[in-house]
Amino acid sequence: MPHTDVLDLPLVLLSNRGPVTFDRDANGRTVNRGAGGLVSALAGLAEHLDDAVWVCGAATEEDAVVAREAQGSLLVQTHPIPHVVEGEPDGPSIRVRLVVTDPAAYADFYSVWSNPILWFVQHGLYGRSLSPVLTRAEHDAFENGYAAVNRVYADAVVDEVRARGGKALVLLQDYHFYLVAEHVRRQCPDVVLTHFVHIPWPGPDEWRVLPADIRERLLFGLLGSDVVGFHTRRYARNFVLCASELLGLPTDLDALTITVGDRIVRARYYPISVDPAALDATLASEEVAAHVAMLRYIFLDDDRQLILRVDRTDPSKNVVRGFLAFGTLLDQHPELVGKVSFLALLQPSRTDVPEYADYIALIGGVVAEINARHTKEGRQPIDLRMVEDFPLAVAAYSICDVLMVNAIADGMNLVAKEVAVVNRRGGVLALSETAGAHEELGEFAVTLHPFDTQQMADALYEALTMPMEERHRRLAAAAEQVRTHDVARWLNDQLNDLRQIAGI
Ligand code: GDG
Repeated sequence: MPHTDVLDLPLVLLSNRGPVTFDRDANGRTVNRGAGGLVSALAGLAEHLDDAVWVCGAATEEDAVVAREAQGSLLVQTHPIPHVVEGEPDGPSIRVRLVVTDPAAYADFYSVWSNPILWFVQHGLYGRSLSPVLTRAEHDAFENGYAAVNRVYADAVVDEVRARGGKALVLLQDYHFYLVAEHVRRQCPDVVLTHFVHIPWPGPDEWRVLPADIRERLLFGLLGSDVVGFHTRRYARNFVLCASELLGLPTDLDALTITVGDRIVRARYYPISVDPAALDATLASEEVAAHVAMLRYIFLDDDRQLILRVDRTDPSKNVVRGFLAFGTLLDQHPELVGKVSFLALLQPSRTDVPEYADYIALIGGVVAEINARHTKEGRQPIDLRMVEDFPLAVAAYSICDVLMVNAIADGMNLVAKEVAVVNRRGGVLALSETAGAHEELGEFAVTLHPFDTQQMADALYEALTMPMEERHRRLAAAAEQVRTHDVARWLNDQLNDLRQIAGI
């Protein structure tokens, strides 16, 4: 848990998805706690502060109803049973402000600009010869969607800061809100503000894909922060280079600082991580044990081996080339056919975005082709499951021989860190050199080049044939790295920097 004594100021958090969502079932309103390490870490912090509020989007219809009823923020108790608190809470609680936006504006904000445009630019996914094509529609969607929605969220943050006397620590999350910091700073000059970017930050030339006025607004928006946080030093340097080359601002590339008028903005890197205790608890659950038994039976009898991947169906995750590499491995090492399986647990993602829907179809095609080519004695080499099932993922993490992460670009990649903590079989991390996690875990991993299917096939072979002693040595070292650099540390490092800046 973070040391909250670093915070003598009220805290205002902003993210697109919040710590709770409301729904309705036969018995009335239900409250669900958000999943994932980021939500747990930030919720853990907010729960331990006297004065904190989490501003987030109303994600469900019932969220919007709750937001209208509350007319501001509401207090939600998170444990043991999540519920809205009317009087005094008798357990950990978080103040939540759900922001409702116009659906058409939100669609332009989310499904045109955040995903795909910003996501594609920052992960280098545009082919450029034919995409993107930016038309009047995209310009309008920026103005009436991305900028308009950012303004609504910024106003909500300003409201909450003003309700706290105009002085607060403000933590903004991710690529949805690049225009918020500047607006908040203008309205509330006494805030101390960090914007953490969870995805890669490419260099200036990648950003030239966007029109000058738009990329400048995005950059100046972020520069309203005191600190712009990234997962790695490479992304932080790229950000400073962008400020220098695209905005012409004075910068110091060694100190990672940018001068904006009379202010110094710091680019910093804080590698995000996982909550090892929570993962250990999940691994110890009966549900995971049942999955482990089933997976062992299906994939690991007769000295067989298992390659695993767990990803959203996002083009940045490079699932198609991953399977092509596996097909090459089986072509070139026929002795492995029938001896090695590839389990892919994929969570359908952003299916309303055409590029994502197309990508799912491509994945299905390549799997069918490789399975047709290499089925032996009724056993298909690839088991593709489109599922949302975290306990199943943890069970698979614990028993895989190789985890494949071959992303084209990935801010960090938490799956790799989760496997390092949970695996009990000397699992080898096969890790893309362009995933943020490679900076910390690359020396214990087999490195993948995400565009080179031959190299990836060779690397998979190396991982599958690595002596067991070496596999266990590397896994233990990776686990130690993650356990000593957990998500609490990620948050603490940011808070400590903010405390220095605020002089508290
Ligand atoms: C973005 C950045 C960055 C797995 N199966 C299920 C499930 N999971 C969990 C994993 C992991 C998370 O989802 C995925 O996190 P990643 O980091 O791998 O990837 P992104 O979703 O792309 O996350 C990334 C991250 O933000 C944090 O800054 O590391 O680079 O792209 O924790 O265990 N979750 C659920 N059901 C499943 O079946 N709910």
